[in-house]
Amino acid sequence: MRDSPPQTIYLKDYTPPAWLVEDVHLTFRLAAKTTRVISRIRFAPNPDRVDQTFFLHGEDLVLISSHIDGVAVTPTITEEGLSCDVPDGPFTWEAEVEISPATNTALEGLYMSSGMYCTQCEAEGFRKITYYPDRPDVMAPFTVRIESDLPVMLSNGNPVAEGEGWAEWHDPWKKPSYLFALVAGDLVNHPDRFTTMSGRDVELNIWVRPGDLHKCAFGMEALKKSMKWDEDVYGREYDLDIFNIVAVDDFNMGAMENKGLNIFNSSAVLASPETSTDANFERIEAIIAHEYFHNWTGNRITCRDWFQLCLKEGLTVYRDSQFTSDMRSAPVKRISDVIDLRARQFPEDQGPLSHPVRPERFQEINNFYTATVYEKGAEVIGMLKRLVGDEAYAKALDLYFERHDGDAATIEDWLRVFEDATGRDLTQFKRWYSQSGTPRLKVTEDWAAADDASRPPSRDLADNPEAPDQVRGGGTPSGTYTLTFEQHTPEGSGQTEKEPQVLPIAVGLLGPNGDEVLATTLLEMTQAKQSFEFTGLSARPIPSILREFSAPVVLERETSADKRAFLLAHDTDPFNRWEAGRQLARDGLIAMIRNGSPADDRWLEGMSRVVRDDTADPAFRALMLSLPAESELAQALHEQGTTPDPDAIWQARETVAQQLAETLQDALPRLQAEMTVEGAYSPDAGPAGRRALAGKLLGLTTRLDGGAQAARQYTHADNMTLQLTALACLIRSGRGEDALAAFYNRWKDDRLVIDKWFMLQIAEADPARAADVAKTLTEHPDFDLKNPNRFRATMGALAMNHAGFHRADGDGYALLADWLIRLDALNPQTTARMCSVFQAWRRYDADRQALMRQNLERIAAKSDLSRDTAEMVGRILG
Ligand code: 0A1
Ligand code: ZN
Repeated sequence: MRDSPPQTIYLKDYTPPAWLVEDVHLTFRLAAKTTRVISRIRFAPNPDRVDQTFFLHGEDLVLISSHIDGVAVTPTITEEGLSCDVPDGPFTWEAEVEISPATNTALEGLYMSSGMYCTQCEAEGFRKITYYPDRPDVMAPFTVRIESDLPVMLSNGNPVAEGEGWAEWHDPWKKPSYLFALVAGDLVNHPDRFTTMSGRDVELNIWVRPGDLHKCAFGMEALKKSMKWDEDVYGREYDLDIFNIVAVDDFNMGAMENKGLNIFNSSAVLASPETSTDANFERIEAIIAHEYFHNWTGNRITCRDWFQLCLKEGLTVYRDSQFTSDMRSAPVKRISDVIDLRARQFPEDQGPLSHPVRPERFQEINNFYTATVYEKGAEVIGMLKRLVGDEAYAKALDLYFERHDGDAATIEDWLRVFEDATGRDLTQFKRWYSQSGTPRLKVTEDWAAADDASRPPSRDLADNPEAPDQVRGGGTPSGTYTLTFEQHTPEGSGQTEKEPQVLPIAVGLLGPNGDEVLATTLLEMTQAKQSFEFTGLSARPIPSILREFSAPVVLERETSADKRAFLLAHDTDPFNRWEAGRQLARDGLIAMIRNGSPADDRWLEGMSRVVRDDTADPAFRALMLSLPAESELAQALHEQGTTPDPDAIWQARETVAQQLAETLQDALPRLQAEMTVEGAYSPDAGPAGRRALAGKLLGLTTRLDGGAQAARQYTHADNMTLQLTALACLIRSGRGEDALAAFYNRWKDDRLVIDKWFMLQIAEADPARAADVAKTLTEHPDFDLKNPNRFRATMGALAMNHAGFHRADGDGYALLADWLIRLDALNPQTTARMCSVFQAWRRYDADRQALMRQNLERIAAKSDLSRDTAEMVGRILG
């Protein structure tokens, strides 16, 4: 643990490295507690340097020896690295260090997982392997020799030589140290091949522990699809002779894009119909694509410094979402992404952890792998594409790859490419990268009928000194409809004055009979307040605003439930159809929570229609039937000035779900029969969508039959999707005990399935019992604090059970805090990430606030608290 106080690092302080690396040679002599790492690094002065300091990062290393040009040197060592007097010109640095992978529970650097050696170097893990300028703007070709008695030894690039007890790999592509990887173990592979668009033959492998070989086929197909898609859509070809993926059981994140050697959390690559759900398959396909796409957006073009993280992450998330839209259903993907954005990014951006897409300061960079950098970063790219158009986007991306291949680039470089390719000035657009917070977009309407067209401008227009933008030329008849938007971003993350941002607002207009009178049109809002006029209309239209969720804003619109129901019935934009239903549901639930209003009939009628509409994709219908999450309702209540009561929110959702079940009662058996999927299991979007809808319907049926049908489904299920859906229903109906015991016995040797077993019983528990169930499970022999998946399956599930976590006696908070305190000593990164479940603490009543504060302070007071957790708790407490 460090003694010095944590330092804050600022974007504005960036200076280029004094020394560049021309070439790296590493030898690893692997031993569980005494691995030796021998480095030979060729340094040369950076012509752009502003100082001459020679500093190498290094943490938790035992330096055995060090030489410069063959002469032994004695560097000055601190807890962060070493410095040393060096020659004026190029020189060779050699060092030998000792590290202990077996005791590395932080899972950063070189560590062991299920007997296998593996690495995780992003963001700053390489400094735990050897002394090195561990910053992304220092790029070099690496040669790696691994010595061990293990059968499989892998590193980046291509294999160049091997012998008894050793293997050597060479990566010809310059890369920063965060993309370094090494794996060694008793592994087996699922092999395949891919021929690139220029005809090069590439060897592909997924490496796993021997018992997991039957879970690789789907991941391999996803990899080949990703490789082909990147060629077809972005013209990007793979650039080594071999591409390896390795599945690792203990991993802090989903996966890592190390050059030529992607390392995956086993949950993000291993799948089989018996053990994985449809959602697992879809997630795996997306993560494999994401990591593969990083080869160009991240590896060939990397980030100059960690403040530019969104340069690779925003773009790569955007690319993987395009891929999923192409492989599956684009509207379903868009709706799912927006649900996720609102659940994870909006609370972050509207609370104490708010930060710009490109942060300007940090203490621990690991704390900035956030929904804002990733998902809002991707939204920003989606807006840019929408503003410049598809063709210009393609041209700009070609220019980006041409101009910056081999670079460590910045957001300025990225935007300049778009400016040069399109001639646009993106100065204002750049605010999306520098201003934090979710913009709020208020909209008002005005209608002047044809015979009324000469009347003076409406009040809204009179307020606006700018002439309204004309969207559509007049014809006859010529009623004029005006939409006036006002944008405002609340202060946050130290930023008080927020300037107007460029908002692409996709709008369509519907006539009173439901026909579309204006197809989707893009309005480009640049001012704080701006009006757009639509002429040539025979009747007052009903607007469909922010189609496809064209900008990540909160739309504030006073509108009637009738208009929402109208859009739910008629909107041609699937996203806005879903949104109309969602808003009806949300408004109804809020009215019920605030003043006991009954469920909204218009929503119930709308759902009846949607669920029966067999022209609509079942996956879309399943999304339609989902109620807003409890946390979303808590946020909405808070925004409307009501302190959320978690028990009342839970109760209202239960009441509404019950009414929905009763409303659909007669249709349920037929619909369920229609959604039955015959034949062999396939994870494709079609059958998965039918199972998703069938799962929703089973949830409703369970409310009526007490779980009889779920019990039958559980017994006969031949795939994990059906089995788990049934188990969830049984738990919710209070009949889960036998099935849970049977499930455990059947799957006790499969870690990933047992994660589901842990998670489901807590997430689906009655809120009054969730904390107790979680506590009991922490005493189960299979609860393993050192395994991040198991920890998240337990403590993450507790946080997901909103009313359970927020139980008034504070037991949920205390249990989580107890375990975070224990975990921090072992794994700071996962601890710090999980602290964010407390981020919305100020939303709740005074008693709950006090309890959450007490627990946060208890974490903060722990001696030797990690820099990761200290920073997170400090920011949350404010
Ligand atoms: N770059 C990876 C995710 C990743 C990020 C950080 C990590 O450790 C701090 C590990 C993995 C991705 O975007 O997939
Ligand atoms: Zn990524």
